[in-house]
Amino acid sequence: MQLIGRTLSPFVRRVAVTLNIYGMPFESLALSTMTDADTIRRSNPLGRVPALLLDDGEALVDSSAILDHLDEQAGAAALIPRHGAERRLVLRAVMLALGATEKSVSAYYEGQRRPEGLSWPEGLANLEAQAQAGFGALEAMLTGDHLCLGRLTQADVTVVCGHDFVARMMPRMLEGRFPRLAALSARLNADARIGATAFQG
Ligand SMILES: N[C@@H](CCC(=O)N[C@@H](CS)C(=O)NCC(=O)O)C(=O)O
Repeated sequence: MQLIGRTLSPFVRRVAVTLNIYGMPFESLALSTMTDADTIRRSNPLGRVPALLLDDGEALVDSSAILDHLDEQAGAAALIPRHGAERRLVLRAVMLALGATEKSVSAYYEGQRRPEGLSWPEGLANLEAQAQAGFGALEAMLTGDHLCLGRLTQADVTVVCGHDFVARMMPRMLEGRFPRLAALSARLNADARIGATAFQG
């Protein structure tokens, strides 16, 4: 398998972490959406990362759809339970983490990538507030070592990937607001399957 995209992207990273946790070997193709868009579009017409190329050449796109496939392969070891109340609980936390991450990425583009003089401060403030509300809800949920079910789930993986992206790119958004999430990040990153996926660049 080949994972397309740099782990600077929290969406790429959650796939890389999950592959590592499931013990599924893969090759990382660290392509950038800024400089390698034509190559990325061969696997994902949207020009987005991540994409996962399976060994038979099939290209999966979007981190959640990729994880859905990996969970199917992982069976009982899947990081999202298959059925019922436990599945709903974990999915709610995953979606809060994913939503907070999406809003953070949008805030990054709004705040740091717009041409000079074309910024929209109210829009940026709204995106940051949405991201912080999502991280805040997860911070409140985190009363033990993990977000859900007393064990590692996709909710922990996704929130740590989102948290670490913000800590690297927009630390002002965190500024000590989410100490439990910061501690969760430190714990998970101490595990080489997770820590080794942190973007080096
Ligand atoms: N919903 C998608 C979001 C992926 C995404 O937004 N990736 C960003 C990198 S962080 C990207 O490819 N941006 C380039 C673009 O959308 O043009 C997923 O979960 O995979």
